Amino acid sequence: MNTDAKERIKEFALSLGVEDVGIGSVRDYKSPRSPSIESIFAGARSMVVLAFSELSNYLSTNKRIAMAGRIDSLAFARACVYRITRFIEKEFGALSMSTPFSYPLNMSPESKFGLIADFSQRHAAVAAGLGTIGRHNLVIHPRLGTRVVFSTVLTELELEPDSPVTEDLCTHCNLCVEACPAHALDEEGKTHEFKCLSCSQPNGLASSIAFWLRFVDSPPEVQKRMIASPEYMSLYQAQSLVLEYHCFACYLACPVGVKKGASA
Ligand code: B12
Repeated sequence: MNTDAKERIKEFALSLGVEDVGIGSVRDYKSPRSPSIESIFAGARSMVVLAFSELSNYLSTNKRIAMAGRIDSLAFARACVYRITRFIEKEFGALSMSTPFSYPLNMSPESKFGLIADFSQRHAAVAAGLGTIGRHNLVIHPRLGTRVVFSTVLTELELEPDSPVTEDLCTHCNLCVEACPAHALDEEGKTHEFKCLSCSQPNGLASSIAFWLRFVDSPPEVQKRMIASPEYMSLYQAQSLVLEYHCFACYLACPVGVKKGASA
């Protein structure tokens, strides 16, 4: 086990502004519905899982401002993942790979048309001792709470794993279930994806397909109006942004890790 490498990787990641870093063994990654890590990176031994606190934008009632915060978190997470992947390769000569924060996704029916990622960041975070899963099916971090996102670097370097969190961090208050406008969390242990998507990504793939199906069945003069409508413009914007979220209700409702002030 390379304890010096583990400390240096963590120190480097924290110096970039990553909020927390957990090390997991690939052997402890247990995501039954996802492809095996072997199938994406055969030599991988360890997972360096990075936790990023969300910007407070999700508190804004202006949906675009809330969404912009997520886009900024994503950009920062991707930049950090790149730098840490290169750091491990250069400093320790160990082959390493980044994993997608969200996109690209496998759009085949076997992956439920993009609902099962090639690598599950939540399962990695749990294996790397960064939290436990709550009633909202999100990972709750011991210090940062619910409003945290994850990204992982896979490496062939053998690193000592961090201990898993054993305490249940969910208060089981059910506020997330009650707050969900789509009733996507009614069944315990499962997020009803399509219900969630109807509120969280109203301009997503399903709406785009519905729009184009209506378009092909419409006469030319209606098609002209459709293509110049706010509906199409919203679909166009969503497509160019790729990651568009209109709903943060389960995030907002969770009392764990609520920021108390600027120092939080
Ligand atoms: C596809 C996807 C979605 C889909 C489907 C969600 C789903 N059922 O997995 C939709 C669009 C609905 C969605 C919604 C949201 N998502 Co999303 N999503 C993803 C993505 C890209 C892939 C997830 C995946 O592969 N799921 C399929 C398999 C692996 O999951 P599963 O085995 O079925 O696990 C489920 C259950 O088993 C249950 N569960 C029961 N017991 C246990 C035990 C353990 C240990 C675990 C981990 C899970 C678990 O939890 C899961 C939820 O259904 C990940 C990024 C990534 N690459 O991981 C982000 C990700 C999961 N999403 C995230 C977020 C933040 C959201 C939203 C809050 C959106 C928003 N506004 O920002 C909502 C929350 C909805 C909710 N409360 O569940 C974060 C979660 C961070 C965290 N703190 O946990 C992730 C990890 C992105 C990231 N890089 O940080 N998402």
